[in-house]
Amino acid sequence: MLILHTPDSLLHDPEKYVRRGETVPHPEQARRYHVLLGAARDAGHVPELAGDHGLDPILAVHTPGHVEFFRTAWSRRDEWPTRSDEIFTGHFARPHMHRRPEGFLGLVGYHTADTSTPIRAGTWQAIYGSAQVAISGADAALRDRRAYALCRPPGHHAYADSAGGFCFFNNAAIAARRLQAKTGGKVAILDIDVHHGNGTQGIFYQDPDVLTVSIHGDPTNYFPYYTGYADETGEGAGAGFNLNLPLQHGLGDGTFVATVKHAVERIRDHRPAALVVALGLDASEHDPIGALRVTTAGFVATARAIAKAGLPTVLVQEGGYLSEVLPANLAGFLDAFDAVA
Ligand code: Q9C
Ligand code: ZN
Repeated sequence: MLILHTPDSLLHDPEKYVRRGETVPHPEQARRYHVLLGAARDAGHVPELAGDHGLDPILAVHTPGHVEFFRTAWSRRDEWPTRSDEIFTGHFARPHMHRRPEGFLGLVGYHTADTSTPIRAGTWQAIYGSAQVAISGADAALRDRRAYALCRPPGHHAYADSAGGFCFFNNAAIAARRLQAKTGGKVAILDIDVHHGNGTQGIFYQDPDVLTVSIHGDPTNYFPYYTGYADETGEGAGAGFNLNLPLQHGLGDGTFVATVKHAVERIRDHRPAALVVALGLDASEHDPIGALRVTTAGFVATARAIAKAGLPTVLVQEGGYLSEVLPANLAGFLDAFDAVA
């Protein structure tokens, strides 16, 4: 299948973030782009540079303020008190004190949810490019039935007006809106990243036309902590159109694949015109920040189960961090997905 990508992904290479009270090297490294692209290409899939579809498809998901903040943030760095390669804050807007401030220091904490989305010189170009990859991937999926969007930075923790969890723009949500606009039909998003797709859930929480399903490690003591529980089912018109399937930490292939099959059944019931898979590979047993024990064979079985839904599908890369098995997990998933129908 086609691999949509952009080397602009390399322009955001974050250095560090605060994880569980400790400053640690950032796992969402630019090198992931080379590793994932190499794995997909070596497996026989065909790289193609993403096109430029402009800001409108991003603005179909994100607030104008969120987009404008990241577009201009690096050029406002003289408003920041110190000089460094990355801007990030420890002050975050809480839901009960929402006012979008004018000052740059306050805006950083208004548009980010944690320390893991630093702003660097190349951040805008990388996140704009990553969104374009998702849009091009959606278009390719409608032409060719399937496509792999090698998005980096990832997207599923980004809300309409907030970055977080290594994510700035919600690439999967942007792809879903694109598919909805082009097909005129309903859409589903299946998120198999080990972390709950909180941003995606938030964006579509009141929307009955975009079914959101997320399979992830139990968030009780795990990122993103405040969402991802089974009782979050959507609200208003969207009631019944969000499904969270949290799994106990340490579970492996058997439960994971059975849960994927259950998710696919719910998606079939929705009768979507197209599917977005938020393809995190961090449920791997070897992932450095994972919580589950999925093997390469488990990702192969997962891909088969999803492909059997028979829907035009864009696979949008989310998490999945450097380990010996990351390339094999991606190649196994893509090959198995391509092999079905
Ligand atoms: N205890 C993705 O996989 N780690 N994002 C927070 C704090 C953030 C992962 C740890 C993990 C975000 C796209
Ligand atoms: Zn993740």
